[in-house]
Amino acid sequence: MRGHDLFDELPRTTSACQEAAPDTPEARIRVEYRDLDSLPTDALCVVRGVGAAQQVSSAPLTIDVHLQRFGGPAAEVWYANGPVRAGRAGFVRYAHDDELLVGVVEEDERAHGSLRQAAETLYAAIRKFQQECGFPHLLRMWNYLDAINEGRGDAERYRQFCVGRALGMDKQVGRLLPAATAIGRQQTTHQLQIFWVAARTAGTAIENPRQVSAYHYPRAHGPVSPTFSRGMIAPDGAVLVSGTASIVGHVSQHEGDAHAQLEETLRNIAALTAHASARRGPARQRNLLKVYVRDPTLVPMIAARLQDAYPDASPIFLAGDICRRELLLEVECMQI
Ligand code: 3EB
Repeated sequence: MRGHDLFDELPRTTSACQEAAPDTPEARIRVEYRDLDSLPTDALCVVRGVGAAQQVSSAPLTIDVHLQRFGGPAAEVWYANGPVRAGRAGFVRYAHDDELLVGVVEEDERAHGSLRQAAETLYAAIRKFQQECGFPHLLRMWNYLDAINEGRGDAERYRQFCVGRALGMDKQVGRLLPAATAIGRQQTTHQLQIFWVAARTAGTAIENPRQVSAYHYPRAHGPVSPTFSRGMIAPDGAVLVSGTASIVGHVSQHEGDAHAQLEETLRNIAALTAHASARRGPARQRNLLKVYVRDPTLVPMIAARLQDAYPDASPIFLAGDICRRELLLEVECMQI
């Protein structure tokens, strides 16, 4: 079974859905990377890394990410536009206003028999929730799991995760794959944590002209292609860039050379965002960057280069393992 058997209607380098109308008032994305010394009163959701979790959060939804932070702001705050409702439905904790929904599932994978089964079960639960919640359009997803590179060949945990994810997603959400990140933790939690942002209206999925679409990766990278888009133009025109690494075509570049991997990653982000601007109008005002690195001693080098390339971005640096063992770093980006 291949990703493109499951999602064979997906066009290669284009949107799978109708064109988003830029700057419509729906689904306004207001998000900041910031410290939590004074907690904002209009938060929809706070996402925070290891170390910040001791503080009490009064946000309607708080997501504690078990990745060590090595620099940058302590949290990612998604702001509400108007009244918020929060609750729980089965595995899903969520909060939404009238425009956006943030949801999260966090399960001990051992309770589901295997990582693959946990991914399938949780993605099926997310699909069902999304069909019923009034915010059917997935824009962006994050997946965090333990020991992502453990296991050989197709038994590698990342590949097993991809199989379960594709089975659980099914074709119904495959017509418009969200932008995504999938990262491995460097400590054991046994938790499969998935969170996402969804809207009432569809965004526009975009692909990177320098890269083979992940959902068309060849067999060499696993039994089922990863089911995500390279980026999503949200209904309000914000560009949500998936985790981006040193891959050209479908091949990892610059093995063992963090410096060159960073440059290749920045070229990929630039290509994707240029492609997005061509579709949607000029670049947005603000960039937000989140960096995942295997080895935290690389942070000063990466920080210096990002300061140069994106002076406004206040990057968050997190320790994490990338889903291919030869990749040393990955960068995700939001242009809002
Ligand atoms: C890549 O481009 C690097 O499986 O959800 C980046 C972003 C990567 C998301 C995912 C994987 C995912 O293939 C890995």
